[in-house]
Amino acid sequence: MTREGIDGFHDRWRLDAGAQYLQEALMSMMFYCGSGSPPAWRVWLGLEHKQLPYELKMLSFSAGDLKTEEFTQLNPRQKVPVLVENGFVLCESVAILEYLDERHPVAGRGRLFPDDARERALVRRFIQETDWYLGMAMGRMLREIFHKAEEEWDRALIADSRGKLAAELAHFERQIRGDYLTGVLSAADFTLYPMIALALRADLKDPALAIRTLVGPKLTAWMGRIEALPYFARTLPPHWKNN
Ligand SMILES: N[C@@H](CCC(=O)N[C@@H](CS)C(=O)NCC(=O)O)C(=O)O
Repeated sequence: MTREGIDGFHDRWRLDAGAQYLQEALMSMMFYCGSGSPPAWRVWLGLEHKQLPYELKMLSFSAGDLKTEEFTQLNPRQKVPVLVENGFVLCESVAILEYLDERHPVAGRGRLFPDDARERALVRRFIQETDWYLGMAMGRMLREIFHKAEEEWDRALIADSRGKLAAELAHFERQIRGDYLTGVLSAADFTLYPMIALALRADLKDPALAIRTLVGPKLTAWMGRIEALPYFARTLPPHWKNN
C-alpha cells in the first residue's frame, strides 16, 4: 500500500470510528416497563443479554402511568412493554425481542433467535406455547389471587386453573432439551422464566396453593441457571426485592 493509501485508510478509519461514536451518542433506546409484568420482563432480559444501552422507564400500574395520554400515544392498548428506538415505537414483547435481535444481530452475548431455521422455529414454538397454553392456564388463577381480596377468591376456578398449570408445567418439564429450553439460551427461556416466576408468587399469597411443588426438577435447575445469569439480578422486578 502506498503512503497515500495508508493515510487515506487511516483517515477513513478515523472517520468511520467517529461516525460510529456519533451514531451511538445519538442513538436512544427507551424501554417502558412495568414491575413484575412477564412480557416486559422478557424484553428486559433480552436488552441485557444483547448489552444494548437503554433508558429504563419503570411505569406504575397503580399510579395510572399506563393510562396517561402520553403513554396511550405510544401504545393505544395501554400495555407494557413498549420500546422506542430513535423515534421508532414498538409494542408487543415478542415483536420487540425479534426486532432487537434482527436490528442488533451481533450485539452482546449473542442471538435471541438462532440463525438455523429449525432451531429458530423451535424457539418460536416454545414462545407460542408459553403464551397460548401456559399463560392461558395460569391467567385466571393469578387474576383471582393478585387482583381480588382473599375472601372473594373463586376457589373452584383457582383449583381448575392450578390443575391446568400443573399439566403445562409437566409438559415443559418433558420438553426441555438441555441446559435451556431449546438447548442454548434464547428468547424462549426469557419468555417462559418470568411466567413461572410470577406463578410462584401465588404461594406468597396462599402457601396451600403450593405452586412450587408443580415445578419439576429439570425446570427447577433451569430456573437456577437463568437466575445465575450475570445480568439477571438487574432485571428483578423492583417490588419483588423486599419479599
Ligand atoms: N401481548 C402483550 C401483552 C402485554 C400485557 O398484557 N401487559 C400487561 C402487563 S403483564 C399490561 O401492561 N397491562 C396493563 C394494565 O394492567 O393496566 C405483549 O406480549 O407485550
